Amino acid sequence: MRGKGLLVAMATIAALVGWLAFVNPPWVAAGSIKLTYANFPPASTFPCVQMERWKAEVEKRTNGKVQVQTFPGGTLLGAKNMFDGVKRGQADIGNLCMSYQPGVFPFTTVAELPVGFTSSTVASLVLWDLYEKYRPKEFADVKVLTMFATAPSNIMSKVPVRSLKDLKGLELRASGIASRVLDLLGATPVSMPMPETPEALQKGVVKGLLSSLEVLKDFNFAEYCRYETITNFQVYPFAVVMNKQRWAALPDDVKKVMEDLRREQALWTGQYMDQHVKESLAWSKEKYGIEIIQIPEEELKAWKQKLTPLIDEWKQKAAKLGIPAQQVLDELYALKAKYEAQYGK
Ligand code: 3IO
Repeated sequence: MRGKGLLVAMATIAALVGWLAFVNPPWVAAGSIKLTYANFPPASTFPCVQMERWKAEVEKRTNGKVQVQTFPGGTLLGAKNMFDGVKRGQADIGNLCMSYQPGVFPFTTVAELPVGFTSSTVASLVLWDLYEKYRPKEFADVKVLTMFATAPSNIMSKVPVRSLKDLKGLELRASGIASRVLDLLGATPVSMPMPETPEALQKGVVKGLLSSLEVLKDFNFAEYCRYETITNFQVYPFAVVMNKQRWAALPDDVKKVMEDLRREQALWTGQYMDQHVKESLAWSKEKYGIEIIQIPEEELKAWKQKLTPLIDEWKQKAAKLGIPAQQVLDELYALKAKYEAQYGK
């Protein structure tokens, strides 16, 4: 009798455990999947703000089954070894900026060209749609969880830049196509990832930088760079990538949550960035009395004319790699027009 009772009890427990595992209620499965997410800049900056938002959404939408441990500030992987590190599995997920490894991302470089994006929202959605449509080889070894781009780049400098003469030989920090932009305008680009910029500015190695304006606040660059010349040049493209084996091992319901978040996260990040640029400018005016320099429209047009060779250069390089370059560019302009109509310029 006692033996049978034990058997029934054990069978009941086994059935209960099996049922709980099957219905997957939050209290059973909490934290059963742990993922690491590496990021290269400090926690207060936009790439990390979007990382924390993604983490919160994934944890919420999987009822806590997935737990994401974030590593801002290059504590797990840095700006230049992010892609390789994720591929090797040193982190499960990583956020990278394509501009830091010229030549490694020949397709998505298209988003960096001087095509006249005026917002991060539009640039991010265009970049995402192009990635989805063409599935470029450069990301074949990873699972792409989202992409986004910064707001357009402007010159932030210790000395006023009101003309091309002021720009001549001026050492400015940039990366990727942004460095080529500076080159073509007669400045002296100094290429380095964003996290190295504070020290370069402090030591005077550079006199300013070409990037999106939210960094005035987030890195306190407004303290050094009291002059901001509005140029609305290129944007910097980013990708959040996941180790392919780790992705393959995820259960379907978790995969679905992450797939549903890909475009949504691009849009969220774009809108956060555009809003934050405004806050950063207001803050910088209030705290440091920065000067905003507007270049007369005709003159700025002439500056931008000098940048068109970058587009032809990309077309040639891309075509050699089998990328339908003209088609991709046409698609980019069409998507840009569509999203500008939807979200504003
Ligand atoms: C960027 C990179 C890290 C943190 C904040 C940032 N804002 C704009 C960028 C773009 C970029 O990578 C760069 O190098 O200008």
